[in-house]
Amino acid sequence: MLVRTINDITGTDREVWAENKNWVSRRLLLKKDGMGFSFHETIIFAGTQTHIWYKNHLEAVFCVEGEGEVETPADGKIHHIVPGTIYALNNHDEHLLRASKDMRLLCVFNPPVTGAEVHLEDGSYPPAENQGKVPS
Ligand code: 9YT
Repeated sequence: MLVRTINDITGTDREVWAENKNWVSRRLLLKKDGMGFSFHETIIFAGTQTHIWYKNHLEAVFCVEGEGEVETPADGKIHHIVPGTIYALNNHDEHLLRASKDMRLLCVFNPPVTGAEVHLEDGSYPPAENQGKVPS
């Protein structure tokens, strides 16, 4: 059995910061843990906006703290996010994530991320077989 705490992860290579410092992701379970999904706690900092478009992954996001909104440009909808809200990007939806208060989110990725991913320019993470390579 695997047992870990956020404290075990903080300051290790399982803690990944966005280049622009808009968020930090603590990756409690990764592909190498063999669960078939990855599980992260992500803090989205207040006052930030992040463009995300996971073309190669499905992600579910459950808010446990803070406040914000997610906008889906394809249909122009804006969804308010408060503790107790889950959103699932079941159609690989492009979205803009904004925090009005620091948000603590629990995120599950299928397929699992391997560990070092930061968003590519198009808001995606590369597919598992291309990780670490910049697409041409
Ligand atoms: C909610 C979201 O997608 N935030 C960006 C970071 C991502 N959750 C991650 O890599 O943990």
